[in-house]
Parts: sequence; structure tokens; C-alpha cells
Amino acid sequence: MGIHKKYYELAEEQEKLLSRKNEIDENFYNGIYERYRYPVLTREHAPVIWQYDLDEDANPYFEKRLGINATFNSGALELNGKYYLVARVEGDDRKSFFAVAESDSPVDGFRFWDYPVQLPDTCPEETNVYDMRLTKHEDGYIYGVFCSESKDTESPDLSAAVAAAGIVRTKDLKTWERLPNLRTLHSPQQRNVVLHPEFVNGKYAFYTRPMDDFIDTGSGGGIGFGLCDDVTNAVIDEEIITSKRKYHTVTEVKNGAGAVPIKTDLGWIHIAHGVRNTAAGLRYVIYAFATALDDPARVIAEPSGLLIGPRGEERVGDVSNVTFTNGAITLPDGTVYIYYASSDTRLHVARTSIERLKDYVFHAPEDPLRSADCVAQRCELVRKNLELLNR
Ligand code: M1P
Repeated sequence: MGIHKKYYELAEEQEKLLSRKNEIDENFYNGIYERYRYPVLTREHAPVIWQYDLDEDANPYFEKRLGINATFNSGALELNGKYYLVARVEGDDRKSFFAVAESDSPVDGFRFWDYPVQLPDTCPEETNVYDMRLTKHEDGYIYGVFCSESKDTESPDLSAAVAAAGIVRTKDLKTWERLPNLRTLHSPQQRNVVLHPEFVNGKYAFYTRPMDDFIDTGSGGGIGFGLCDDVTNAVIDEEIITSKRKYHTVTEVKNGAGAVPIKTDLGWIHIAHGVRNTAAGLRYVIYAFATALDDPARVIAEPSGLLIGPRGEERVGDVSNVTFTNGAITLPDGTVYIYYASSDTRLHVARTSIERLKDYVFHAPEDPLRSADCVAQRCELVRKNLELLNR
């Protein structure tokens, strides 16, 4: 039994990709954040040993045995000076799983650990798992909250599914303890659930996304918020709505919490996603809002429109016209790295800071919700600028 020589070629080629330095994309400017030129994770980052049988006897043509289709929506965390992404990895078989990618840098050099995460398999009906949010909670654990998807056995429709929020916790990203799924007593389905990093009134606090159905949020009015006493048996009775879905905005069809909220002196800054419908299908963008420090469910600022929308090659992928985030890392100096995926295919990074995010969230104007008022808003900006320019 020997190693097929093609392995060395592929490994060498991949090494060039993994050691490539990233750089700021000079063609993009908005003052709010910088985009980086290269994605931080792509399917080409997936280890060769995940996909090929290296044994030249068993695999004489060196054929791919278990392909990887995409690496995208990632939880993100800094731990002991290293940067970690817990990515959604999708096999060619359509099943997603989690895998940890580690780097010494927040913008490049991410390498997957040898083995994907093997979550404790406690839900026999669970078919798919994805989109983990990683919360360093003040109780000392790192929590991973993710979508646990099962077939809806009550429905005759083969595609009918049920989404629930799975919960795991760890201290090192290696050993994962699975807790029972979150139960929300008044919402039949849940996706895009995020655990708040601090206790609120002595309780665990979750941002939820009440949904009547697997795809449609139905009567769900937006990003929810609920408290529970015991995270090891998490049950939320009352969900209140924080950032609402609104007609003719980027959140009209649905929205969902993204990265764990970032604490600032002015409030919690949330980086979430909003969805609208178009003739070409759903369009997902990232938007931001702030909630009060003394009440993380109360929205105190919400600039209009999108923060990050798909641009250039980001527009195209398995689910085109999507930007989506479920992870950001804030450094002690206030630098913020937002990890966002494009078109359910690859993962990118954008760099900003707490000060710039605050300036954006609290000073970019709110959506006045009507064209006539938007024109008035823009004309006021033009008037002020012309006055300055003509002074
Ligand atoms: O395909 C776009 C996104 O769709 C879902 O988000 P939502 O629940 O808001 O519709 C998620 O499945 C997400 O993984 C995916 O990126």
C-alpha cells in the first residue's frame, strides 16, 4: 500500500492557496469597512484527506471519493491569540457539517483541522446541521447555537422540513457537549438563533427568529428575543420582537440575527441579515442596528438599507445574490472583523472598528419608508454639501 503520487501535486497546489497573503481590495471604498480581496475559505481550502482515498491500490485513478461543495457561513472566535472559524462545510452530498479552521491572522492562512467536528449525535431525526454562532458567554463556556434540520414527517411533501436551534458548548472547540435543542413555546420553527454573551436579568438570553414554516417566517415579525432560566434545558415562553421586518425595506421577507452582538458604550451593535424578494428570487444582504445596553431587545438605532451586499463575483454561487454573516471577531484595540459568506459558496472578511460601526449605526439615517421621504432625505444631504462646497 503506497500513497498515490497525485496526492503530492494536489497538496502542493493547495499549500500555495493556504499560504497566500490577503490584501485590502483597493477598488472598494465606503468609509465604513474594508473588503479583502480573497475569500478566507473556499471549497479549495478543504483538506485533500477529506476527499480522496490516498491509497494507490484502493484508488488507482486518484478519484475524488467524498467531494466538498462549499465552505461558508462561519461562527468566529478569537481564543488565546489565535483566530478560529467554525464553518458550515457542505459535502457534494448536500449534507452540511461543521469544521474548525484556525489561523494566526484574522484575514488569511485559515487551515482546517484534520477532522471535522463530530457533534454528539443525540437527535436521531436530525438530517442536517448548519450556521453555528459562537458565543463566549460570561458563564465561562463557549456556546455554539446552530440550525438542526429534520424532515417534517407530518407533511406528505417530501421537501417539508423542520428547523430547530441546536445548542452545544465547549471550552476548547475540541470537546463538545450537546444540550437539548432550544424550545420556543409559541414558535413552531427556529433558525438564526444567537445566544447573547451576558446574562440579562440573571437569565440566558437568546435572539430568535420565530417562523411558522421552514422557509417562510409567516407571522414571525422579525428578530425575536427571549429569556430562559436554564441553558441545559432551554425553554423560551415569551418572544418579543427586536428588529422588525418592514414593508419595502431590505428585511421585508425575513431577517435574522447574525454575529453575536458587539458591546459598545452606546449600545449593543448587531450585524444581521435581511431578505427581500425579487423576480430573480430572494436577495440576502447584511444590515446593522443597535439595542440598548440596559435592554438588549430594545432597538435604539437602525440605519436604512444594507451594510454589506453581494458585489462582483460574490453575487454568483449555489444560492446567488446572497451575503450572510454569523460571525465577527472584535479585538481589544476595537478592530472588528466581519466574516460574511457570499451566495452560499465561500467566506469573505471585511474589516472595520467599533468606532466606525458606532458612527455608522448611530449617524447613518433611518429608512423613512417612502420614496418621497427618501428623496427629501437625500436632498437635505445635497443641500448641506453644496453649501459647504460653495462656501
Ligand atoms: O440561502 C441563504 C440562507 O438561507 C437561510 O437563511 P434564512 O433562514 O434567513 O432564510 C439559511 O439557511 C442560511 O444558511 C443561508 O445562507
